[in-house]
This record gives sequence, structure tokens and C-alpha cells, in this order.
Amino acid sequence: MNRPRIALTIAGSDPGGGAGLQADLTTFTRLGVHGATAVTAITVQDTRDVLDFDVLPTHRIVEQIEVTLADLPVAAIKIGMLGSAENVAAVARILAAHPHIPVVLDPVMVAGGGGELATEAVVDLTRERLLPLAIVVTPNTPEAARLSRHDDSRRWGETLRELGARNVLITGGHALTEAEARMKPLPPIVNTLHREDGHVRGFEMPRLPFSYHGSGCTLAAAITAFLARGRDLEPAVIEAQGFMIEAIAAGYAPGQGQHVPNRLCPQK
Ligand code: PXL
Repeated sequence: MNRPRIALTIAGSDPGGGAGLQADLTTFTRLGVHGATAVTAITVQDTRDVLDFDVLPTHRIVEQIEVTLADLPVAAIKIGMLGSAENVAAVARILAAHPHIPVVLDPVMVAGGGGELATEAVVDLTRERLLPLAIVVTPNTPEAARLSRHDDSRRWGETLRELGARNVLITGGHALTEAEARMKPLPPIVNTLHREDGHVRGFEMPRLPFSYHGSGCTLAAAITAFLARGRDLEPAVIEAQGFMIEAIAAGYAPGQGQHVPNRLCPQK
């Protein structure tokens, strides 16, 4: 067998295996990509809540990334939870030294269950240093509002592109208003891709009546895997969304709380 393509995730650990680096690694594996990992933080959480987390010292994160990049031909990088402003700055410095590797930036701020995973300083430095290094940034709607500092959703994509992200995929799967949640059928999820040529394209997919843990990580990891396999950005986004639709349709609750996308699907 030929050597699989390699993707690196720089992310936090979720012990329940639903989100974070565990979600990334399962997604990479399912999509035929060898996953390398640089652990940034160790969260203590279940499928309901984040109880606590420790952030690793910056030098340990830098060392993990540097030894990996020196040894393995990493074809794409995914960034998830970084945990501190110092970590954001250090990761940005390394990425800037490897401009040929495409970077998918998932600007993690809040866990699926609502726990805060990023301080204001992390968000500010992500905007300043990481956005300009990303081939695509994948915020959900609250993240897009916070990163772009706009209340007006019509300005989010354009503003994030002006701040330096080449492409922006705003995901629409976040919580519904109470009125929307009572609609039958539920309103679809619409993800919006703001492309580097200024074109804006919406992608619609069915919404299921559950709250998901790890869906943002899974979509961004799937885009990373397809980029590692050599796809251009838009085809990678389209294939990743196809994978998500299947994974969500086969989603399950591994514990007492939220559902997770079934990244093992389809089973062969
Ligand atoms: O889905 C965002 C996310 C990223 N990284 C870690 C997480 C979560 C959500 O729970 O726990 C470690």
C-alpha cells in the first residue's frame, strides 16, 4: 500500500472521544489519512459539560509540532483549541515558517455543551495572527460574530476575509431560536462559503432534532483530510459536508448527554 497522506491536528483532548483531537483523529482515519497530533490542552468533560481544563506549556506544544514537521511530510494542518494567547502566538510563528502547508482554522471558543474554551485574549490573537495564515476558517455563527466583531451577520464573511482568511466557511448548525425549534420540519442547516474570489455559496443540509458535540471539529477535520489528499479547497469543503451529512444522519449519544456525529459511518 502506498503511504497515506498525513495531516496534523493541533488540538485539545476530550476524554469522551466526541470532540477535540479524538474527533479529528477518528475523522482523519475514516478518510484514509494518517493523523499526527500536537496536544494543546487536556479538558475534563463529559457529553454534557466541560468541568475543567489544563493548558499545556507553550514550549511543549511547540516541540510537538516542530518534531512532527521535521520528521513527517505533513500535507495539511488543522487548528482547534489552543488554550492561551501565548500558544496562539507560538503556533502562528511556526505556521508562518511553513507557508506551503494548508491550514484549516477551527476557531474553537465554546464547547458543544456551552463551556468556554477560549479567553478574549485568545480570540483577539486568533483574529490578528492566525486568520491571515488560514486557507479556510470554519466558525459557527457565534464564533463568526465574535471574531468579526459584527452584529450584522451579512458582514461576517466579508470581514473575516478582509482580516486575512482566504476562504471562510460559516457553519449554520448552531442553536435555533425557540420559535425555529418548534417548526416542523426543522429549518435546514445552511453553511455559507465565502470564497477568496469574492463569490458566496450556500450549502443546505437537513437538521436533526439533537444537539451535537464535536460536529465543528469533525467538519474541519474532514476538510483538512481532503486537502491532505490533494483536493482544492471548494471540492474539499463539498466532500467534507457530504461526509458530515452521513455522519450526522447516523449520529448517536455515546453517554448521558449530547449526540456525536458517527464518524465510523458508513460501516463496511
Ligand atoms: O468542538 C469544539 C471543541 C474543540 N476542542 C475540544 C473540545 C471541543 C468541544 O467540546 O472539547 C477539546
